[in-house]
Amino acid sequence: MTILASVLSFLSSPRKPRTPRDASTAAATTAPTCNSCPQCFARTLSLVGGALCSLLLSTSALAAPAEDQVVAPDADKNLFVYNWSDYIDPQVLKDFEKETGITVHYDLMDSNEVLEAKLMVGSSGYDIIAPSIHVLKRLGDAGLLLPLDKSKLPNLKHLDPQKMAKIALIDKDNRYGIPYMELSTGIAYNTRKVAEIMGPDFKVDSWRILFDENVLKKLSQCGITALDSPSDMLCSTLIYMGRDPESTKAQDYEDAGEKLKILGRYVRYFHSSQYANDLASGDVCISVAWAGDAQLANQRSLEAGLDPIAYVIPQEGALMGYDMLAITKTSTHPNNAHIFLNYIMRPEVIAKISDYIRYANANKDATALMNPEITSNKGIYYDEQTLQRMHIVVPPAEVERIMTRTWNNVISSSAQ
Ligand code: SPD
Repeated sequence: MTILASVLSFLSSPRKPRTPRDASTAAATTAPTCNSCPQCFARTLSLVGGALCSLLLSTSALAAPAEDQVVAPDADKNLFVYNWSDYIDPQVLKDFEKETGITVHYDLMDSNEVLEAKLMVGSSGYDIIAPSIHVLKRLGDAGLLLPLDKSKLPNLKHLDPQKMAKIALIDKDNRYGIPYMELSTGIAYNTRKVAEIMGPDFKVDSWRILFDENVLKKLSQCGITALDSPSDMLCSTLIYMGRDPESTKAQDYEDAGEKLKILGRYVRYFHSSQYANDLASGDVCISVAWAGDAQLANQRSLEAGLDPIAYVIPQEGALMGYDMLAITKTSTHPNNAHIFLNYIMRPEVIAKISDYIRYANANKDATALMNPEITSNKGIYYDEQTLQRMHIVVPPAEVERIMTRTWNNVISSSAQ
């Protein structure tokens, strides 16, 4: 389903009830039960035993908070989180629940546009969301986010001050969000299949190959995919065309849209999460991809004894950005949300997540704790030379509207 279809289906569906939990995606609840409590077992046959059992359980739930937890949880110990797919180590959620007694209800997203539509409509039911930095800015400006209470976030001290300063140029004073992951938008491809079809000397090092019909015709035999994300696709195309990826001219987006219609004739689909599995299984061979998803596809492909998946930042340059974590203005569990954000900023926690999902984080104290295979991977942590070619774009609302319109044209004219 394209983002346009997702947004329309969301807007036309009946308002969600307060609880956004989807049975398919929610994390398992780890609240202890009497049957799992050995001290309780012998006593469960008597009322007195039952009372003791409850006492023991509530005592364990009231275990002393971790040293970095400076706020008491809300009376209702639930937390509703909406995050990108393939973007957390599930063990981290279980550990958080066990330590805090807060139950996490975890839903998956794969589009900033759908997230924005959900928030614009009114109470989304989510406490924590994961907008990309440019979307965080718009949501903050629209009054849809809760300013962070930094006194409840002592682990902010672990974040990289240089990256925080860069982010503060967009999210002023780092008011609404903490950086979750850092990412780029490049090209992922199956090295064996592409060499087989295009010849051993063929280089995947330029966006050009995605707009050259001779190349596309051949590559479409093994499967091309691209992201269903207007800003990623249009701004990357502007970079290829040598135009300003932050252009405010409608004509630039129209021109980029025309180029993307060429790609649209050959793609198997535009989708923002499906491609990682399809690259890994060999069902497609080349994708416009987000960095960590490409690395994940490579890991899964190699584990299955299949081909290496390479990831490149094209020579013309590429987009980079941050996905942020923020608290919604309508959050009904603001303390639980702060406890969660603070937990995520623990160096050992974010290190574990980054190692698992293969994305870079912005936590300076986490790097030493991470798998060196990840921190030394130039497709995850960029060297200075590559950084020179990277652009963080923050399209203003009117440009965003132009992009959405142009993108809808591309999608409707594509051969999907
Ligand atoms: N599997 C996680 C994907 C995260 C993508 N974030 C969106 C970035 C948009 N520029």
